[in-house]
Amino acid sequence: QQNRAHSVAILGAPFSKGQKRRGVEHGPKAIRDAGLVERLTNLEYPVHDFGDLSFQHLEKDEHFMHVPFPRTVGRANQLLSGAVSRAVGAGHTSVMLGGDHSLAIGSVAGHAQQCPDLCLIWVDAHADINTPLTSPSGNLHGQSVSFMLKELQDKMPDVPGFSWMKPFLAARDVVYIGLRDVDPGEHIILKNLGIQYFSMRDIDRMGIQRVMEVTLDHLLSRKQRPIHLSFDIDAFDPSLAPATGTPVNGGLTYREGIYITEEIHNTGLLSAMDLVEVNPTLAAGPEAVEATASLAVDVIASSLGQTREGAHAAFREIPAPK
Ligand code: Z70
Ligand code: MN
Ligand code: MN
Ligand code: MN
Repeated sequence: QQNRAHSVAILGAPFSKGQKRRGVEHGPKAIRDAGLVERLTNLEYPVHDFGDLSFQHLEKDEHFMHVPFPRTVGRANQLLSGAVSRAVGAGHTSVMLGGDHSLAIGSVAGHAQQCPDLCLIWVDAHADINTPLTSPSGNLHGQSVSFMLKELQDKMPDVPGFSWMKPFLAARDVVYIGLRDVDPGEHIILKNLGIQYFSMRDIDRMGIQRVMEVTLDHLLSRKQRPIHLSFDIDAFDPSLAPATGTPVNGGLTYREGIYITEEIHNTGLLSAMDLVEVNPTLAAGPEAVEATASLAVDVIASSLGQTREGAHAAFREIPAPK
């Protein structure tokens, strides 16, 4: 398939209250400074950078159970969902720059408002599918998917700040790629709901080419539908993406990561994406930050059609001297 020549909307989401380490709110600036807009302008469609959303920190926001900042996270996601919904509704491919991964709740929810039949590809070292009752940390960035899934509805308490949303996604419409740090409660959820996932071990066994074949077949064989890609930079090996909150050894190679995004682009169905967990304050030095942010730009550009084999957009034929 070929992509419809779509415009791209960039939405910055400088937000970090889904986990306990500050600094990830500077992710959008780091990714823009690494040349995001310039790189996307080299592709074939108009790019609109809508700047950063401004999130409030609510003064009165006590823990819910052991979950910190529930109302602040809920409100931020409500705001983000409106922005993503408007961007997709206006015909853009939405590119959300995080921020921590709790922001996927609002991003996918907003996308689903426009595209109720969407499917979700979650590329991450972590499954982020804890409920507040299984979460070891309480952090909401490790719980994003549990808020989305219909099958978990009766396992979810009413977390303050989230009454604006209802679960909207079926377990069979999600595929994980890159897992290697899954909590016991998450493992039982994945198994119980029969969620399709490919751990790093699966990638070792099958190869990334087969993993993508099965992923896209699982999601698209019944019908063609919009894809939401939620990409946590910690899916990559920490040698490639050191500037992130929870690096886990044994991650994706550069080529595996880019192959994933190329295959997603080639479906022509990518409708919104997230690039999250770039934390410029958690790196040994400026080179490590630049490497991580520049990798994030590569992931986004490749998702939107940058190819390793070249493209001839600027040329219709080989130029010849007069
Ligand atoms: C753990 C939790 C997580 C990212 C850490 C970790 C979750 N499963 N996600 N870093 N990006 O706290 O629920
Ligand atoms: Mn994550
Ligand atoms: Mn992660
Ligand atoms: Mn294309």
